[in-house]
Amino acid sequence: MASANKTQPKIKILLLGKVGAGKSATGNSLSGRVHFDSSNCLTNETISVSKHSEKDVDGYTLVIYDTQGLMDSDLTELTSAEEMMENMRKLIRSSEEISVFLLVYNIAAKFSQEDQKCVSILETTFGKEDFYKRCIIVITKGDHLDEDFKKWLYKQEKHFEQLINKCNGRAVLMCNKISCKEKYEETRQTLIAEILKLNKSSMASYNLQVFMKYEKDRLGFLLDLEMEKSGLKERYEKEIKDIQTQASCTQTYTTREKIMQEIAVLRNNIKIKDNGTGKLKVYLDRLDALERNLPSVRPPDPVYVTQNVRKKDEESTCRVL
Ligand SMILES: Nc1nc2c(ncn2[C@@H]2O[C@H](COP(=O)(O)OP(=O)(O)OP(=O)(O)O)[C@@H](O)[C@H]2O)c(=O)[nH]1
Ligand SMILES: [Mg+2]
Repeated sequence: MASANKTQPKIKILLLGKVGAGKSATGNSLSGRVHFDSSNCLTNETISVSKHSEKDVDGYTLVIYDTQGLMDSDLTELTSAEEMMENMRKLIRSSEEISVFLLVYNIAAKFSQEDQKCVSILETTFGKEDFYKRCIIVITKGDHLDEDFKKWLYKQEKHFEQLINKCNGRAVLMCNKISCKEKYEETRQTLIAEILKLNKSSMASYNLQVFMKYEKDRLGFLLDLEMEKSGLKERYEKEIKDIQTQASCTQTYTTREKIMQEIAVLRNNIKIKDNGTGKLKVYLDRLDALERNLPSVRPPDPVYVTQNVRKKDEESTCRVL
């Protein structure tokens, strides 16, 4: 790791984006040396966020964190989001704060639906407002662009334009190809200037306290993805329906007790899954209603319990609840 002046203020920069977007290459350009693995293949080369590089610039120490690319083709959206959220939790816990987010795209790739999914993962991970006000869009492979960057931006599809607008127009072209010396140096300086400018806008860093504000949103987002994939909703529907069917036939004390127990178990499972997000409230409400509407049945009096009474107690007549 490069030696950095310990007394200087730090600007902590987090590189984010899809697999192969050019995060590591941008991190290397910022630090002015090859520190992160940047490769040609479309597999996820950056395994964790633990690696960082430091660079002294303009009286500041830039601390650059590279991250694992989002939407690795081997991972589902749920796993990608889960890993992202967990890695960010670890990073923010250990490094305490992030000053600037760099959201990296590559100029050759069209802004796709998958990109939009990545954006929603990032928005949910960090919280829209707190993310965008510290975010700069970085567009790599600037050496491939042979027209004016503003003209290129103007031609992009509306979701990408909206994304840049959310970042208050902060979009920077980046050429990480060292052999394109002039463009490499020019774009590198522009990005550093943009980072310093954003950092100077007297905004507090993104710290653990800010991150924790969005815990419920993160859990809810993951639960939505899980429900989409796992058929969880259908399972709860079926389990509630089964209890409802039993309840409609219930007349005895014993079966009523059994149903009450089933409701309690299911309610507990749903509460654990819901994890305070409120996403499964509808099922909890239905169980409450089911429980409320169970007819009250007197427990058999132990003194008078005879074979005949017990038999009577166990007879049931179906009725619709
Ligand atoms: N020509 C050119 N190639 C670039 C530029 N930026 C990145 N690349 C190349 O694009 C490929 C992917 O870049 P990486 O930096 O590894 O991308 P990444 O986002 O870190 O990828 P993962 O860590 O796998 O998620 C590498 O072959 C880079 O050399 C650039 O500005 N110009
Ligand atoms: Mg990388």
